[in-house]
Amino acid sequence: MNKSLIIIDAQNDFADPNGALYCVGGETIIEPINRLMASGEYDLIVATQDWHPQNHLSFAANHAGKKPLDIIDVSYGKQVLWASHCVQDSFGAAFHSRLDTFRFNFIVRKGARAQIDSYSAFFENDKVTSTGLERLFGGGYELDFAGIATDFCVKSSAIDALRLGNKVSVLAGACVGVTAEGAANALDEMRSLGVLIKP
Ligand code: VGL
Ligand code: ZN
Repeated sequence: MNKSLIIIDAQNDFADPNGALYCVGGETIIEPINRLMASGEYDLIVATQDWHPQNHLSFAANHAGKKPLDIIDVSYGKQVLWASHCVQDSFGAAFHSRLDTFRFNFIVRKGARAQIDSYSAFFENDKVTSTGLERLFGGGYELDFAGIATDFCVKSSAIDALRLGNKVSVLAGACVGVTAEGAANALDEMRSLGVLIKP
């Protein structure tokens, strides 16, 4: 047994119906994730936490005249703008209250630099700044991914994990997307790159 579970952004802003970037069905994946964590299948359980300062460049509110889902040019390419979310130490940034956080071995906080967004658990969106996680899973590990959002942070994390030389699965029944269509496309894209998509 040498398999780890990486839970992406199972936080109130994505998983609670009152969250700032609520992904429909987000609350329904919490119990499946708890069951995975309790299964005894995993050596290590890592959870990521989107963790932005209030002045983060991904927030539409920080760009005059912009609204959520507008796209802007930044130093590392294109950046989608979002409603303000996962502000450090806020309710929205906290893990969902039913998530069995006592099972986590590591928590990786990402997106804490005001000028870089971070979808991936491994590298921020400039694809150079490390979160540190590649030092734990730098290649040859079996990694299962669950969480939110399938079409952004789960996808970006799974692709980086693959690029690092790991064996990567996405547990589709324990993930939700920003949109259902985006999630379906993301699963197809990940599959085409060599990610195993499991129920
Ligand atoms: C995410 C948009 C902005 C995610 C994070 O967790 O997929 N999406 N920040
Ligand atoms: Zn974010």
